[in-house]
Amino acid sequence: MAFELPSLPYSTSALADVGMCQETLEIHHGKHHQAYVTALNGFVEKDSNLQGKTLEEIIHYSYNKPDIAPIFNNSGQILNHNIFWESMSPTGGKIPTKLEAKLTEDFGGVAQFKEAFKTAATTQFGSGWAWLVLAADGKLKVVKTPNAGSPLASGEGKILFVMDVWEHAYYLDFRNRRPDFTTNWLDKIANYEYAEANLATA
Ligand code: MN3
Repeated sequence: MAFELPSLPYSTSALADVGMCQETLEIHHGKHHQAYVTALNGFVEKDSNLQGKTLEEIIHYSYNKPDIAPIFNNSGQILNHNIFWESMSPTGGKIPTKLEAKLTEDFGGVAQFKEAFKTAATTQFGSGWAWLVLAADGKLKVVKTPNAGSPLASGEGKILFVMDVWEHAYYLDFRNRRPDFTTNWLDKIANYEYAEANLATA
């Protein structure tokens, strides 16, 4: 079974009013994400070691193996984008009570959490991702990963949500201003209800 590009959970114009325009979503989902799916399907077709494996199994199988880095990069990017679309909402930015209490407990407050997330996002040199995870010690943690990396691959905790910091995620809307993209994303786009649901099943 070939991997497929999942539909967005909203229309490509749904986030335009909160800082992510239709063209960004059309290119990001329809071109970038689609290209990772097409590339991975090409590898699976030619490699019996990959056939019958789930996306997660392919990520674990190819992680930290330089000779098959393209397989990790494409499978990792598919997973990361699958989570990224769910991590956003046209009515984002509202933090539900249980998650707010946990953020306050583990970071000292919502403002401190946002500051930590912004630091991770802006200090990730080059391309990558900023994540909110539930770490093994039971505490919420902000993690950054380069390129196609993820906490799933590295074992750094259960994923609650993710923000894409590759330039293609923000260049049309914010040009080179990644800090502004991040602030806007946390305040207006981030789907904290999705994060809380993931926390509940952790
Ligand atoms: Mn991307």
